[in-house]
Amino acid sequence: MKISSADVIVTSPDRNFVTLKITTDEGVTGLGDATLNGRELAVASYLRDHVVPLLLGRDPHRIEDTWQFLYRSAYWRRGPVTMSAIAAVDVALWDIKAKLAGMPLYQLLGGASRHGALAYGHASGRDVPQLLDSVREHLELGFRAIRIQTAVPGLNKVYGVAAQPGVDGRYDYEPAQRTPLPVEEDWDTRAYLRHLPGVFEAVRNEFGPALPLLHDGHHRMTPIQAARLGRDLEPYDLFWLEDCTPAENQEALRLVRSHTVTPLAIGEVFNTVWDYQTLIREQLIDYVRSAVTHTGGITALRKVLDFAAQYQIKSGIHGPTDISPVGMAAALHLDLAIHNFGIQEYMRHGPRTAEVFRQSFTFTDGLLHPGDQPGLGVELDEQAAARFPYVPAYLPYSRLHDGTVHDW
Ligand code: GCO
Ligand code: MG
Repeated sequence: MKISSADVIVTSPDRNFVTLKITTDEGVTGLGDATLNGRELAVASYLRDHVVPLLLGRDPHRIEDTWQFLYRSAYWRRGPVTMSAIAAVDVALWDIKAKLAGMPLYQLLGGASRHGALAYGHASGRDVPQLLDSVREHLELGFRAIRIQTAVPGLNKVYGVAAQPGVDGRYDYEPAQRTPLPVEEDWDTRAYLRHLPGVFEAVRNEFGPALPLLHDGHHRMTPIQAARLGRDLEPYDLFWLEDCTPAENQEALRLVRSHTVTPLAIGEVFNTVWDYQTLIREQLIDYVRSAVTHTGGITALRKVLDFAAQYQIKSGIHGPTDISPVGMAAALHLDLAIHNFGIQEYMRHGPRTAEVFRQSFTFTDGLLHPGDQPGLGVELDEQAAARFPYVPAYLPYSRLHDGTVHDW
């Protein structure tokens, strides 16, 4: 069997997505997600101009060999563009292999280790009463674990806080704006550090001690600030504190870790196992946050998670709206199969996305399941996709009060 064509489909139903569709000479197709938020067309070009010509005529069964060939033959290694492109090929080939086997992909990965993947949703509010309403709404939707993000007094707009509560029953937050230039947000770490513990106190007082609560620091703190926040949040027993520092400096986590027992999650901007070497070997984190889509696909992320498993570090696969339904499905098959599963992020897509991507996952009693269709369980409606052409969009960025650019 040979790969006879590979097409890159860029579509923007509720937001931009880049999808690779691989077709074999026997007519079997596989899908892979290559969406890199705010830099979508770079990956589309990397695939179209440099990777697709290498795929034609190859044996679609040789997943590991294709992965190694794409990684090593480029000479230029790593980076989000390269690794998202490789991920799309990898996931599309797994989709094909599982369709040929007549099995849902998780069966090829070793079969189910659990009934479903515990998912967390995103609650947020501009003030505490609105946040508590948002948590209630998520509980009613069936979520059994909830991320808490809040506005900070004195700041106009803060990462993770929904612009409008409860639009169409969704209370999510789409940070990428369809604007020709990135939107500027303001930031003040001291104000944030003062405000956040009181917010968690209010949430615990309202919902009790059992509900798993998460928080995303979105790379904004120095190591010593992160250490202080971790310590201040200990009474509220977080499931995790995410991205407390910009973690390309892996050694910074030694300092954070030595001061707090709040569990730490890191890695949504990482793209290879090398980004995790110190963090995993020295047990400086508790959860691996990488997306299948940005980390070289199932083949590569599984190796990271197997490495993590030796240290009792668990998965917390990235699942914001900028991961397409194809990338989410890949994550769910992996979640179901691996032993060291922790939690799965689940940020619901808008309604038009479901017109383009026909999905077969379910969400029951707080657990996601990828369904039992052969392959990933996602089909792309290319006619629907064509109705929603690419729209330029950027993630925001932050400045401090004195105008200094800060991590967003
Ligand atoms: C998360 C993330 C996202 C990112 C987004 C950037 O934890 O879900 O932080 O919300 O900001 O994926 O593209
Ligand atoms: Mg995050």
